[in-house]
Amino acid sequence: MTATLLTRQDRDGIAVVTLDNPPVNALGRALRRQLGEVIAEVGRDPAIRAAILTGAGRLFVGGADITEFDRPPEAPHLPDVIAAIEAAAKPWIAAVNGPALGGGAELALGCHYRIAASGARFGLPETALGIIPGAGGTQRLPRLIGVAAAVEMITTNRQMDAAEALAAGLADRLAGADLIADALAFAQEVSGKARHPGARQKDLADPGEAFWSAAGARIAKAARGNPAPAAALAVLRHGISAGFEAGMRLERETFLKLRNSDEAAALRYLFFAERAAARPAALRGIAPRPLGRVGVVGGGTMGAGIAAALANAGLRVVLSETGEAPLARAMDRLDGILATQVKRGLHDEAAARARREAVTGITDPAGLAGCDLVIEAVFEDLTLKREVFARLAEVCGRETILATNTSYLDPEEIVRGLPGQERFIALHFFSPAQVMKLLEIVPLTATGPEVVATGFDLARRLGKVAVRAGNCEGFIGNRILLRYRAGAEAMLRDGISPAGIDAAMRGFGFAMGPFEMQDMAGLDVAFRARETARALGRDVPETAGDILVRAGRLGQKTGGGWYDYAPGSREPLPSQQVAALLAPYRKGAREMPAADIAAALVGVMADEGRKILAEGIAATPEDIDLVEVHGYGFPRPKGGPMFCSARGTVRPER
Ligand code: 3H9
Repeated sequence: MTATLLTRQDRDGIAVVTLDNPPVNALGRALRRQLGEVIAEVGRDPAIRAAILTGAGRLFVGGADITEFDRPPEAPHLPDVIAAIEAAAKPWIAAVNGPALGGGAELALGCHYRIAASGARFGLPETALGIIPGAGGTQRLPRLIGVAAAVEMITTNRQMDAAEALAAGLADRLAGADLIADALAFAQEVSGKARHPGARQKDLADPGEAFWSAAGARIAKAARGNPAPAAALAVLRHGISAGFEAGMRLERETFLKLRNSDEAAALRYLFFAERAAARPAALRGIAPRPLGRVGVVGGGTMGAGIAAALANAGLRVVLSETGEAPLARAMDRLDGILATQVKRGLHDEAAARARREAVTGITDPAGLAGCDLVIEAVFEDLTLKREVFARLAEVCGRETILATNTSYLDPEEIVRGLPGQERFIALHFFSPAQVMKLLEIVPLTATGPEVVATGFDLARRLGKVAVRAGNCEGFIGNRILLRYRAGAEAMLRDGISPAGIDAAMRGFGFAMGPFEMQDMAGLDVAFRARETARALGRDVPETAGDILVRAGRLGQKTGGGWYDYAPGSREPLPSQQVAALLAPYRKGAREMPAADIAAALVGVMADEGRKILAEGIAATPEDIDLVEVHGYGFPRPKGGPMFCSARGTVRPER
C-alpha cells in the first residue's frame, strides 16, 4: 500500500493541502498521483472555493525526486499536474513555507497566487544537475519576473529569498508569523473573483538580439562542459518567440534529452556522493567533540586561509606565529582575505570586522592551551613539524585535538613518541583554504573515533566536503596528482607539446592543463619533495620538471616555467628555451588527438584510483571522485575519473 504523502484539511470553504513527503517533500510519482487526485477532488467539491498548497516541515518542496531520474519517466508527469492546477476554476494559493526548489518552485509558479513566509526561498537549480527546469519553469518564470531576472535564476542557480521574490513579482504577498492564517485570509479575499491570474497568460517582450548574445556568451564562459545552462537559454528564448505552448513543448523535449545525458548522470552521482561523504558509515553513532576555540600554528598563505575559514564559520581562532613581525604579516594576510571577501559580496564590512575580532594573534604557543583543536600549518619540513608538535603536546591538555595540515609528509612520523596518540589526526586543507571545498581527513593508527568525527563536524561547519583518506604518500589527491603529472610528462617525452596537452585537458573541462597549473603553483614545491626523497636514498628518476627548475624556471613567479610569460602577464607563451632544454629528453615532436590525450590522462588517474581503493586508502570510488572534483578542478559534469572510467565516458566526443 502506498503511504499517504499529503493531507487535506478544509477550513471555511478553503482546502489546505499539505505535502508531507520527508525529507524534502520531493515530487515523486506517488505524491504526483495523490496531488493530481486532490486537485480533481477540490475542483468537484461544491463546498470548496479555493485551495492552499503548502509543505510540511522546513521545506515547501525540494524538487522532483532525483532518484527517479535513472528510470524512464512515469505518469502522472509533473507538467501535467501543474497544468491542472493552472487550469482550475478555483484559485490555488501556494503558501511557501521554506525553500521551493526546482519542481517545487515550478509548482508554486503554476498556482494562481503565492504568499511567502519569511523563510521562503525560490530557486531553479536544475542546471546544476545537468538538466533544465522541466515543469514550466523556463516559461512561467520569465512571464512573472521578466526575462533578464529569469535567465539569471535559471542559468546561474541564483535563488531569491521572500523579500526579493515579493519585489520581483514572484510572490504576491509576504506572510507574518502565521503563514497558514495569512494564506487563509488571502484565499478568502481572492476566492470571490471571477478570474485568476495564470503565469502563462502574461505578455512577454523579446529583449532583443544583443541581450541573447550577451547572455549566451556569459553562459558559454561559465559552462565548463555542462550543456544545461545554454539549453535552458535556448528554450526560454523559444517560448518568447514562438509562444508559451511551443516553449513548453521544447522544454519537455530538452528536459527528457538532458535527463538521459552523461553529464546529468555525473552531476546526480556527485549530488548523492556529497551527501553520503558527510556521514561515513564508520562514524555512525559517534558524537563529535564540541568546537568553540580553534588554534592555528603558522600564518602563511595556508594558515591565514584556515584562520579565515574558521572565523567565517563563527569559531574563535587563536593564530600563533614565531614573533611579532611574522604575526603582523599573518594578520595582514587575514585582513587581505576578509577584504577580498567583502569585495566579492560574501559578507559586509561589519561581518568582516567581527570575524577579524574573533581571531587573536599570539607569539607564545602557551596561549593555545585550552583550544578544542589546534591545526598546524607551518612549512612542509619534518624536523620543524616535529618540533611544533612536541611543543603542542606540552602546552595543550589531552582534550585538545592536534591536527597537522601536511600534504606529503607522513603524519605518523610527525607525532611519533608523543603522549596522547589518540588526539592526533591529519586535516589536509587545500589552498586557498578559505575558498577550496575539499578537506581530506586522515586518521592515524591510534586516532580516537570521536576525533575523526570532530574532523567531519569541522568540515560541515566550514561548508567543506570531507573525505576520509588513509595514510600514504600524498593521501588520495596528491597521490593521483603525482601520477597525472607523471603521465603528462611521459607524453611530453613522447613528443607531445605542453601546449597540446594543456589544451586537451582544458577541452575536457579542466580550467587549466597540468603544465599551466604547475607554472601557476610553482615547480619548486614538487622539486623539493623529489630532492628530499633522493637525499633519503630513494630512487626518484630525473624529470623534465627537474631540468626546468635547475635552469631557474620555477613558473610564473620567475617569469617562466613550462611556458614564458611577458612581465605582468599570466598568458602562457610557448618557450624556445624550454624546447632547447628538453630537446635531449624528448623523442621529437608529434601530435596526438586531444580526445586521446584526455582519455589517456584520465585513465592514468583512474588506474591510480583503483590502486588506492585496493589498498583501502579510499573507502569508495565516490570519495576519490569528490577529491578530484573539489580539490583538483576535475570537471564536475564528468563526475570524476572513477565515474568516467566505470561509465566508459573517459573519451570526450570527437
Ligand atoms: C527538478 O526538480 C526537475 C524539475 O524541474 C522537472 C521535473 C519534471 N530528490 O541535502 P540534504 C535527499 S530536479 C530526492 O542533506 P538539506 C538527499 O539525498 C531537482 N532526494 O538536506 C538526502 O538524502 P539522505 C531540483 C533528495 O536540508 C536528504 O534528501 N532540486 C532531493 O541540507 C536530505 O538532503 C534540487 O536540485 C531530491 N530533489 O538540504 C534541490 N533533495 O538523507 C536538491 C534532497 O538519504 N536538494 N534529497 O542522504 C537540495 O538542494 C537540498 O537537498 C535541500 C535540502 C536544499 C532541498
